[in-house]
Order: sequence, then C-alpha cells, then structure tokens
Amino acid sequence: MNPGTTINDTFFRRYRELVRKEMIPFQWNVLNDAIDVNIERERNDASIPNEKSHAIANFRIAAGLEKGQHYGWVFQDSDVYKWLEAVAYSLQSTPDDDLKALADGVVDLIEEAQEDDGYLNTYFSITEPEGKYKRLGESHELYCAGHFIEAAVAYHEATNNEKVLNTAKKLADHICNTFGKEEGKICGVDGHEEIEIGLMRLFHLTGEVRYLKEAEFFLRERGQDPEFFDKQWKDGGKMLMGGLASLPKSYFQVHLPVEKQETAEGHAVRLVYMCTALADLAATIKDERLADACRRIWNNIVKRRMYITGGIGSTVLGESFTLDYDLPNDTMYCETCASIGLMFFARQMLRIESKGEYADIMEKALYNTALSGMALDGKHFFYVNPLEVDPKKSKLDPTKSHVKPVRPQWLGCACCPPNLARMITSLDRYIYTEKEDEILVNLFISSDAEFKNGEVTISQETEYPKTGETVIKVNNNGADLIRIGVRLPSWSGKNRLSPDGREYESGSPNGYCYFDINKGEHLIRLEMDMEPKRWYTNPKVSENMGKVAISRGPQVYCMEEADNGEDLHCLYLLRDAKLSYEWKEDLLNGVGFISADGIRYETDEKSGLYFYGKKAEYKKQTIKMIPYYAWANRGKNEMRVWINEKE
Ligand code: FUB
Ligand code: ZN
Repeated sequence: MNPGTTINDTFFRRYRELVRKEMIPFQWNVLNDAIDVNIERERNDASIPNEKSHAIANFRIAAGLEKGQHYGWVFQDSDVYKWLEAVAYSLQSTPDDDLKALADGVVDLIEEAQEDDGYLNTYFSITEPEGKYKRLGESHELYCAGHFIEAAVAYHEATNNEKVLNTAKKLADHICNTFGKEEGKICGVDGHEEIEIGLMRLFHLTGEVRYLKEAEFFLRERGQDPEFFDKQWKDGGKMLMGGLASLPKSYFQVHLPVEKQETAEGHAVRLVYMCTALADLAATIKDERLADACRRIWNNIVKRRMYITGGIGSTVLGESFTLDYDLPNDTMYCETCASIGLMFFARQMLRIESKGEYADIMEKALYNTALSGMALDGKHFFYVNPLEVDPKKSKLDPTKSHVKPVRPQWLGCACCPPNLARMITSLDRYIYTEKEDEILVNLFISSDAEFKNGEVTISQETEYPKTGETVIKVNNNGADLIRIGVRLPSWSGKNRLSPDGREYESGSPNGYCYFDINKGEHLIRLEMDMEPKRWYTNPKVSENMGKVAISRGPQVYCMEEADNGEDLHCLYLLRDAKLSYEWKEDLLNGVGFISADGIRYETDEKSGLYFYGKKAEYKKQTIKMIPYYAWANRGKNEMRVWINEKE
C-alpha cells in the first residue's frame, strides 16, 4: 500500500476540494450543533433521533467539561472519529494549520473523555457506566473503538500527533486485556464489525503483534457461540436498539464461524467490514483458508447479490442482503457505507492476489453508488441509493419511506456522510497496490506516486472518465527490474496498450497486463473502449426482465424525469438505437450525456384502470441519460437505471 501518492485529477480534484472546503467544515458545524440543518430520519421510524447531532457535546459531557445528557445513537461517537480520519487524510494532501489546530483540539477532547483504564465510549460513560460491554450485540462499543483507532492511525501518520496514538493504544490495550479466550476475559465479539479493521491498522503502524492477535481473535471467535448476544441480552439491562434482538444471527454474521460462511449474509455494512479485516489478516499472515473464505463471500456478492451500480443490500429490513438474484430496484437499500465498505474489501483482496476483478468492482462502487451518496454541492447526502425512484411512492408508500428522492442535508443516523469524506480524502491509497515483486495500477486517476523508497515513480495523466486514455510514466531509478501491472477493465471490450511506442491489443487472464520495467523512463499508454454499452441481467433476476442498463466507461447511466418527463416506466429504448454521446460542460458540473431513439407508451385517461382489446399506442421519444452519480441534483424527480427495451 502506498500513501505517497498525490492526486491532481480533474474529476476527483473537484470532489476532494469539495470535501476539504465544504464537507469537512459543514460536518464540523453539524457535529457541534452550530448550524441549523434539516436532519431527516432515514425512514419513517419515530425512534430515530433527529433533533441534532450533539456528537461533540457528548464528548464534552463525558470529559466532565459540561453538564448534560448523551444524545443520539449509541454509536454517535463514530461520526466524530470518521470526521477526524477525513481531516487526517486531507491534511496529508493539503496542510492547513487552522484545521490541524481544530483537529488537535478534538484529539485533546477525546483523550479527556477516555476513562483511566482506557475505556472510551461517551454513551456508556455518561448514561450507563454499569452497562459497559454487557450488550455487545447492540452497544457498538467496539465498533466505535475501531473507528477511533482508524482515525488515530491516520491522524498520527498525517501529523505525528503522539497523543492520538497513545490514546488509541491505551484503548486497544484495554480491549486486549478485556476480550479474549483466556480465563477472566470476555469471550465474545461486537455486533458490528469494525474493531478488527482498527486493530489491523494499529498493528501495521506499530508492528505490535498483540493488536494483530486481538483482531484475529475477534474474527475467529465470530460465530463460535451464536447465542452469545442472547445470553448477554438476558441479563444486560435495557435495550436501546430493541429490534436488534429479534434479527437472525446472520444479521451480525454470527450464524457460522467465518471460515464456514459461504454467502454474504445479514447487514451489508457489517459484512463488508468483516471481510475487509479478514482479507487484511489473510494477506498479512498468508492464511489460505481465510483467503478462501474471503473469495467465497466476494464471489457470492459480485456474482449474485450486487447491483450494477456496485450497490449492496437488497432490503431495508436489517439493511441487509437477502438471497441470490434478489435485486429489487425500488425497495433496495444500497447504503452508501456498504459500497464504500465494498471498496475497502476489494482493496484488501488485491493484497491477497492480483486480480483485476477486485479493482473493477472497486471502481464500479466508487464511480456509481459511493459518489451518488453526495450531492454536487457537497452538503446533501444519500444514505440509500436506489436504482428506481418515484417521489410520490417514496412519500406515500410506507415500504419506500427509506427511498429518498433528494439528498437530505443530514441524517438521523449519520454514518454515510463522514464515511464518504474519509474515502474521498484517502482515494490516493486505492490507485496502486504495491507488492514485493510488482506494482498494480488499479485506478485511472491523474496523480504522482512514489514507490520503493522513492526509487520508482509513477505518474498518470488522464481526463478519465471523460476520455478513455491514460498515459502512465514510470521512472525506475533503482537497480532492480520492476513489474508493473496495468488493469484492463472488464467493461472495456478492447484495450489498446502502447509501451514505448509499440501498439498492440491485449488481454490478460488476471485482468492486468504486465510490463517489465528496467532502469530509466518508460511510457505506457492505455486506451480503453469508451463506447456506451448496453447491459442485460441474468434472467434469474426477475426485476430486470426485458430491461437494459446503459454505461459508458466505469459509469452507469440513468434516466431522470428532468430530461424525459414523468412516468419513466412508460419509456422504451429501441433495441437497435444508436447511443449518442456528448459532453455537456454546463450540465451538472460537466457530465457525459447519452441520448437514443425510444418510444413512450400511452393510453388516454378514459381507458380506466384495466382494459382489454385495445392496442397500445407508442409515440417516438428521445431517451436521455446522465451518469447515475449525478442524479437528484435538479430537485425531486423520477429516476430509473433499468430501462424497458423494445425491438
Ligand atoms: O450501526 C452503525 C451504522 O449505522 C451502520 O454501519 C450503518 O449501516 C447504520 O446502520
Ligand atoms: Zn452509512
């Protein structure tokens, strides 16, 4: 992995600047209850807190700096930690003394809220000290700890702040001393995976093996005692998230030990966080059985349970996976965090093995569902990313209350916005995978990177995804030959590569085309096939029968009411229609726009609800499409990814 990469890309520079200039300050104000924002519940459920964030105040109260009650979810602390992590990456790429001073203050506050034995969680410290670790199925104590540790590692890497690292180590040591198989320790796991990711990162930073061992304990203990949460719930005191107790064991991925889990089950974010840590562990200790478990779950996700947009989680109930090929477009969940988690998982899988498929999916999740999580203004956010929306149904159909037609300013459960902020600010870490014997070029983002202690530099110049060409300049100043693998995206039928002026078509079994680079400067030019494409679905997916989805490059396209009028379900794309592409600089901050011949099905009002014996009437209509990530930036309107198709 290579943190020494500077992004100077047209497409992502805008996003990264948006996060730095808009999102981080905006989120800071929200966390401090310092601005008036409209906080929406993520679905019609009166128990969801939506008055304010109160997240910083919770820390101040826990630290004894002010009086008051804890407010918000039991995992409200994680909003602050994810904000701090995003700030860390932002400072790494763009130093900012004022922001650093603010974040240093947050580190001080967190340290003050930490208890003497290392325990850290504002809800339990303030409201229920006697309940600590007694209801791990719902408490999110280790989930929050994992997020703090991740933030601390990132902040220490960016700023050398010692306090943040010491606070994280004190917390991690407290966890190592409290949880484990040894006599007197709690032999159980958290209902929401995340501590495992944090501990692995702390191990990578410090080299201290006890953190790796503790992560391994949590991963291997998962599913060994499926009744663990129930036993705790029986005598653990009042439930805060009562509904959780009635969910199946698979919701928490405790139905089976991880090595026996064959399919992606339960809460989608939890599952991909579990897999991220599992893949990290498998790659780090080179454990093939754990790697196989990761491969099985990966395959199940991407071959049977993932939307074409890289979204995962087919139902709002438990924000969960359901079953193979069950991919409804208008009731799904597709949480922003889940696609970000899928990117985390893919990044770790690339450490296990060099397969282009992992980077293909990472790219798909990034350019579609993850980016869709944020409005173009950087101040409004989706939790749920549907593939089909009718605002009238979202308003009045109770089964669709979670499917918002426009991004709210903030959400009662605010997990997604700060997750997006930390992913976008750390995007430089996804472009390449550095291994002992090779460097993989995963993503096509203009950037300058250093590897092998500066002996090797790689710079990419590209306007991707506007155009499909990237020029990769490799400078090998060391003595050894290095191998560079350039991904050949699976969506691109033809990839033309020209190393040192020689041009040839290329295919490769593992999805990368390799070049042996000796001392000196080398140019690799990759040209991808950016013709818009029609995609069809396996017929086992009942929802997509007779429908087509359009993509160009890594981006999936969609129709919006703003361009096509209402009742998008009445539109058909003609099967042989040419897909015409044009760049529109003044639409939606600059987007590719696809149009094609289509027809609209119409009947007159008098036909009534049902009718027979009457021929359908079709009128010509041009179908217009924009990239999915940019939808819902022109007010409330219908949207559709899967479009009816007709001969
Ligand atoms: O449980 C904490 C976070 O809230 C999860 O990661 C999200 O999916 C949401 O349920
Ligand atoms: Zn989320």
